Amino acid sequence: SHKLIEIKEARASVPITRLEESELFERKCYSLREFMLAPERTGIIAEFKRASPSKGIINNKVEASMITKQYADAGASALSVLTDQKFFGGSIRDLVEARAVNTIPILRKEFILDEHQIIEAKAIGADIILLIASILKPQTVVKFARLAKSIGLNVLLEVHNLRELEESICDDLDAIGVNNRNLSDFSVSVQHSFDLADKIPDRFLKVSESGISNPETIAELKKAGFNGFLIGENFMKEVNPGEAMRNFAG
Ligand code: IGP
Repeated sequence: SHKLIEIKEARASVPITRLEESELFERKCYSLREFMLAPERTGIIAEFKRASPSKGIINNKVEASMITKQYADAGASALSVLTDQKFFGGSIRDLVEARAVNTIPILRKEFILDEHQIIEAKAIGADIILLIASILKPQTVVKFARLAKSIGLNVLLEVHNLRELEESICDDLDAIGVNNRNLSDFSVSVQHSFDLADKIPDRFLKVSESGISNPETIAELKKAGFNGFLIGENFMKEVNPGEAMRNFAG
């Protein structure tokens, strides 16, 4: 079984019919493709991450609304907000706050294990969901991606190696992310992205995730064909993450 995941019980606390009646559920999602390929933006998916299993508390003195707004102003193509409480200290409230002040796509960063979480993602104002190949059966990825697309969400599939990519790739995806961090031992190497760059079909946006800490790496990843760069810790470890992103993006 997986180190990070204890199977979360399907949360029936808020019935799906109620979620679908929420105001945010009705809104049209921002297109990840449009924002990621916009020439005036950076391709960076800037993450609001208070803590992590490998680092413990990274930054608990900041507000989601303020930081994510600064990320957007500094040219982020999209925002990522952790809603997992147990491992990352995040919350649905953080995402709702980010939604209230931003007009760019927001990724609900969560271990999605059931359909309720997908409906909920839309209802709390997310535009993108993450499906992690290492914790889902390939047929579950297909099923969840189809559900997400049917309610207008963008789908980012996360893989760590060629086997996961080949097993879980399917039609209803917008982007494929290569997680440079191994989720079972937390080792990080951007080489994973370079190795998989050409294996990802060009019809998908290509995203490199985790462990990116300098602009030169982004330049190399762009040459290798990547459109998106998911960065959390490098910004969040600073007292002022928004300013860190501004300096990074130049
Ligand atoms: C960001 P980093 O090293 O820049 O903080 O990484 C992001 O890629 C990472 O938080 C992440 C993640 C995940 C977290 C990637 N995939 C899945 C939780 C679950």
